[in-house]
Formats: sequence, C-alpha cells, structure tokens
Amino acid sequence: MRQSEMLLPTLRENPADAEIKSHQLLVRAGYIRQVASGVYSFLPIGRRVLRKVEEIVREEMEKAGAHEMLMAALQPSELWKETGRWNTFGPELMRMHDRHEREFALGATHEEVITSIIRDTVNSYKKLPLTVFQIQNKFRDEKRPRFGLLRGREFLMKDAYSFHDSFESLDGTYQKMFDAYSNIFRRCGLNFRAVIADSGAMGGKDTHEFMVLSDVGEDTIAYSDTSRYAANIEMAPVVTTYEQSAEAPKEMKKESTPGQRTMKEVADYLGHSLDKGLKAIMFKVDDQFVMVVTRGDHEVNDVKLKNLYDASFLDLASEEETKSLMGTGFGSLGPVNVPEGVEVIADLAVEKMVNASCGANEEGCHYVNVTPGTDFEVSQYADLRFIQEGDPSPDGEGTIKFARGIEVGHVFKLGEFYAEKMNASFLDDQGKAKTMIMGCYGIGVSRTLASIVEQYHDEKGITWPGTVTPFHVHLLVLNPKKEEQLNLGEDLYQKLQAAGIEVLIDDRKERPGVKFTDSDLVGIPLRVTVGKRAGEGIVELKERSTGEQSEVESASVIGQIKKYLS
Ligand code: 9G3
Repeated sequence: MRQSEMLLPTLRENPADAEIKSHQLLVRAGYIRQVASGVYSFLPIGRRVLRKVEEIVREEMEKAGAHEMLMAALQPSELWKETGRWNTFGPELMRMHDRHEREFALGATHEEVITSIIRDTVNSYKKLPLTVFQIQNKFRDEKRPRFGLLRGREFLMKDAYSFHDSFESLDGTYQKMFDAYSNIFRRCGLNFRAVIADSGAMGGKDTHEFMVLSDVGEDTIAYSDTSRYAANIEMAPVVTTYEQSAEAPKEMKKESTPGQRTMKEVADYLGHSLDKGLKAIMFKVDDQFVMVVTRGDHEVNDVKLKNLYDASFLDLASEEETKSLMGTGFGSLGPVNVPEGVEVIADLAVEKMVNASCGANEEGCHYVNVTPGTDFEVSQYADLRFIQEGDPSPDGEGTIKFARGIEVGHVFKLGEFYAEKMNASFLDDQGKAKTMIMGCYGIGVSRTLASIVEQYHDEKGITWPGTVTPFHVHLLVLNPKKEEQLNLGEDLYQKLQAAGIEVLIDDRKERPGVKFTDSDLVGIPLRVTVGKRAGEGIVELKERSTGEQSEVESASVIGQIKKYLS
C-alpha cells in the first residue's frame, strides 16, 4: 500500500491522558484515535493489526472445534431478567430504549443471548457437545476507563460458549480451549501465564485467567520460578509447613505500649521481630463477627476467608463496631479474653507460635509471652494468608515470585446456572429431560493487541512481532524527485508484492528525517531504504527490533527478505 494515499497521522508528542507505552504509541503512530473516554476508533493501520490478531484467534478456535457466528449486540432486557442479571448489574451494563420504549442492553457478554438460541434449537444429547464463538465489540460502562485499549468501554472480544450433556464432556472442551488459548498467545509472541483464578460472580468451579506479564498489569500473579505453576494472588494456597517453636512457654504479662499502634511500632517497642507478633483483624462475615489472627508479618487474604465461610458478604468491621464489641480500636486488638459472639480463627502459621505479643484489647497495652491454645482459644486454623515471595510453590516445585499481569483471556466452567434459569434442556439417551451444562471462554482481542505493544516497543516506537505486524516491509523512498530512486523504489514495490510480501511504501513528499522517525514509530519489522546509492542498485536493509542494517544489491534484497520472513 502507498503511504501517500493512507490515513496514517503520526504525532511527535504523547497525548496528555496517555500514561502507559501502548496507549502513547498506538495514538502517536496513527493506529487508534479516541472518540470518548474509553472509546477508540481503529485507523487503517490499526485495523490491519487487529485483523491479524483476530485471524490467529479464529484459526485456533476453529481448530479446537468451535464454529463462528455473530450474535446481536442489542439485547432485549427480558433475556437478562430471566437470569436475574438485569438487576444485579448496575450502571456498568449500558442500557437503552428503542422507539417503542422497550428496554435493551448493549452487549456486555452473551450468555443470555446464546442460551436463548440453543434452548430453541437443540433438544437432544445427539446434538451435544456444541461450541460456538463470535468476535464482536462489547460494551461495559467502566467507572474509570484508563490505559487506552487496556480498559475501554467499547472493546473487541472473542467470546465462546460450549454446551454439554455431562461434566466430563465440559472438561474435554475446557482443556481444548485452554490449549487453543496457549497457542493463540504464543503465536502473538506474548510472554503469558495460565493462572488459577477465582470465578467471582460467574460461579462454577474451575476457571483460569491468561495473564500477560507486564508492569502495567492490574493483577498480581504468584508464579513458581522453576515450574509452570501460576495463580492469581487471591487464590494461591500456602503450603509452607511451620516448625513448632522450641521455646518454653513463659508467663503471659501485660506491658504498656503508649502511642504504639502499628505492628511494626509495637514489635520495635517490645524489642522483637515482626514475626513474633500476632495481628488481629475483625471482619464481618455475612452477619457474624470473626476475628482473624495471623503472624505479624503476614496479610489476611479476604478471598480465602470468604471462600472458607462460603459467605455472600464479607467486609472489615468498622472501627466503631470494633470499639463497641471489644472496647478498643484497631491498634490494640487481640485474641485474649474475647467476648462471646466473636469467633476467633487463625492462619496455620499461628498454631506453632510460642511467647508472641498481641493487643490487650486496651488502648496502649499489649500482652507478651502469649501462646495460642494456652492463653487464647482458636476455633479453627486455616490457610488464611496471602502467599508471599519466597514461599514454596504449591505444586512442590521451586519458590514463588510475584509479577503483575494483564488479563487477556478467561475460561470458565459455568455449570448449569444459565441453562437452568433459561430452561435449556435436552433429552438424554433414555429420553429423560436434563439441564445442559455450559462453559464460556473470553479473549480481549483489542486488549491483546495493546498487550503486544506493552511487550514489544523501544524508545523509538513499536517493534511488532512478524505474526501480527501491519506490513512485513516498510519501503522508504527518500527522495521520489530523483528518477533513479523513484524507479528503483517502484520496481522493488512491485516485486515485493508479486512475491506475496505485505509492503508499505513511503512515497510521500516528506523529508528523509520525517520518514525515518515515522518508520521507527510505526514499527514494521523490516525496512528497505532507497536513497543516495539507488543509482548503483544499492539499498539499505534494516531490522527494526535489533537495529542491524546492511547495504545490499537491490537484486538480492527480495531473497534476503524472504529468508528473514520464513
Ligand atoms: C455485564 C457487565 C460486565 C461483566 C459481565 C456482565 C464480566 C460479565 C463476566 C463474563 C464471563 C464470560 C463470556 C466471555 C468470557 C467471560 N463483566 N462478566 O458477565 F453485564 Cl456490564 O463476561 N462471558
């Protein structure tokens, strides 16, 4: 394609609201433009990359046995009322009325739509399992859209849905989707981890998130430094075994600790390390008060606490509630002599401790030489803390390290929830009506594109991997007014296209410096420059990511490019 004809508006400066590299570079290099907060248009060169990512997704989905369809984005509210989600989702679900005042949702996801199609069209086990997918813009009115395409309010998603007559069948499809996702992100050149995750509002049991490792990621991943083990930090179990302290328990006694509030302050004041202290935090779990005790250097994992009680509501008790319950605030809370009605539970690390310190439930006072089981009762010990770097990996191989991740994919075993609510049933081989079992599988396609830029850029611009680059070769003609440059450029342009190579020719009437700067920004992997030595049939070949360049005979440059691209 010819750059002189192309809408490719590059900028020298970062847009004011762009905080991260992918947002800055995609705007500056003419790939996207913002229409509104969290709403972007893809310009021609951006559309080409998006299509490359879509194609990889499409190929791998079809290889995994999924069939592509395209569902309506306008969804009648009746469907969402059948599952009850019309009311459980707040302002994030974008809603509108049609000319007849009928209510619609703009598609945020399509469980209701696809289940309403399947219940009308599939009624026998012979037609199962069945997996469909679509690639379509989704609408979610995020409270704080940010980071460009990473958290938008209209974004391109691949969403797939599978229907089964048994959980074994679901397990099979789930594994196929899991493998397809690994292929997709590998083909996109991404450094990613499949992470054990929490299914959140979607229910069901197994679920994995696919996380691209990146410092701008919103999630924290705990991963093993020697195996493929990785889990969302909320889910990672702690498998550390604790040694029984060898100390002989001493007589508990009260010390005054005037003005000392944090664990660190108290430990320093009492002259012991943080891990000899007991941290007590009061939670409200559904409608009961629970005091959670952990070692002083550990943090309570509220997702584990919520899952332990299978609670629908969990929050920290307020300072007032704590004061009225315990007669003291957060700073001197402790598990010794806790009033009735407050349950005390503790993390596993606490069980083996001896002669620890803890709050005395009295402002400015702490107990020392406190031993669990002797000086206070624990109703149950459980894995209640966040995993930490250096902890042993739960799979028994290596130790845990943390990384930030961008969630680009999420696969769920949904179970029967949607089919039950919407009466999607089938007759089994005994003619008996059964509820279908579902899985669903999402990829943020536009978010994946931005993640690739996060992992592939340098200080001059984007450095696309060959599998998703908008073109394979950027052909610069430095001075089209010079006959020999114009002719050699056009000749190479034709030959490259004839060889099936995707080439963008910069035939604009711009100074060489502008062409080089734009070319570095746009990030096409290979650059051929036709310049001063065109008369001798010599051109320059440069690799964008390494900066390696060489002068080559124009006759042999096509062969060299073919070799590089294969
Ligand atoms: C909504 C809004 C936001 C949402 C949802 C619904 C997330 C919602 C979870 C899923 C689950 C899977 C199929 C593709 C893969 C993910 N945010 N989820 O259901 F109305 Cl406003 O979307 N759906």
